[in-house]
Amino acid sequence: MFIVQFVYFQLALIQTNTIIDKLKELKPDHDFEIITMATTGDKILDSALSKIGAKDLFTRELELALEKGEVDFVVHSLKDLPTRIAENLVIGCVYKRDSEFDAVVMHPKHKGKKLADLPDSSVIGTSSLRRAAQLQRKFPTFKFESIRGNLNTRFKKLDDDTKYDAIVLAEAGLRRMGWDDRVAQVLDPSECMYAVSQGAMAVECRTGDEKTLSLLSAIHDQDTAVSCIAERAFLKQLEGGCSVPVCVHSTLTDSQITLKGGVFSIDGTKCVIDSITRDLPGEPAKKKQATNGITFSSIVHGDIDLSLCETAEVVGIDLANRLLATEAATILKEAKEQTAKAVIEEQARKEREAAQKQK
Ligand code: DPM
Repeated sequence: MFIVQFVYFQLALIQTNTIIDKLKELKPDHDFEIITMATTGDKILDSALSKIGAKDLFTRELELALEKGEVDFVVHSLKDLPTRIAENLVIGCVYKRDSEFDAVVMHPKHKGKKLADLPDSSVIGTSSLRRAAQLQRKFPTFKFESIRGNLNTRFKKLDDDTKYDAIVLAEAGLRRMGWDDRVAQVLDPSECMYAVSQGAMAVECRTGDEKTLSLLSAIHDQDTAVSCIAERAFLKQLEGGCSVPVCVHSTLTDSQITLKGGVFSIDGTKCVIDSITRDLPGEPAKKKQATNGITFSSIVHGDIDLSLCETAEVVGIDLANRLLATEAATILKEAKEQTAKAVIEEQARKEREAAQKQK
């Protein structure tokens, strides 16, 4: 059994080890070998492309290794996996979600403070349009500046420069990296709703690879999968991708699912937020159903009752359709156009710089 992983992105290796440790615990007779590789996404972390095309750039080369049979599965952050993946690949399991919330890391000079304690004109580092848009709305005097690179690089940029007063990252990633002591504040969804599938790890494998799928089903977490199916269906129906400020907040009880979703303009001045609550189908049949190729935004249902997955998916689609019937459709369209324009401009600037250097 082989697994492949980014060599550059330390977080990815930590995540892979978490999954392997759990699988080894449950299936002690299995052997695993981890193969690491740097992807184009890792190599060009500093480019604007990491904003718009990140999802594909980070995952495509790993998927090629899967398709060629060089590895049997790949561990990802589910939020980095596009809502549409190649047909010959599936998300074989979604692992129990860690914190889905965003967290603030302060410059050492602001130790002990929260965002609300920072002075006007404070500079907040984030390359997430979603975080910038929502927080700009809450804190209109702050400036939001992009900060790139992997998590280590961002910490260095925060601590060694005076440019940023704080940065915002996923709490899950921070804690996995062991930076618990730097979490200054965890943002409540009333302040900043999270990204689709944030905090959940997922394992991708080949469609129909029953041996791997059966292994992965042991760590497929029902509540996480159901929430993420609703969230991903929402994003897929919106055709959101990672280039627009789309955010969610989902809650699951024994009998109901609630999905709240929002679409923001890039500058945060416009937003539409709505939510849907639906009853979950009662007393799910525990027996395993035939897989016969059904997936939910590429997530297999595995041992999870099919009707639960279907309900979650419909919630996501219905919420998206409801938003698309409002001003959200225009906000989304404008946000996509603005991001595309920004990427083209940055590429042109880079080309000009490269040409200057050659002279
Ligand atoms: C996606 C976004 C970011 C990552 C966009 C967003 C953050 C980009 C940035 C889709 N993927 O959240 O609005 O700040 O420049 C990423 C992180 C994790 C997975 C790091 C982070 C760790 C948490 C997890 C990058 N992907 O969000 O701080 O496993 O969910």
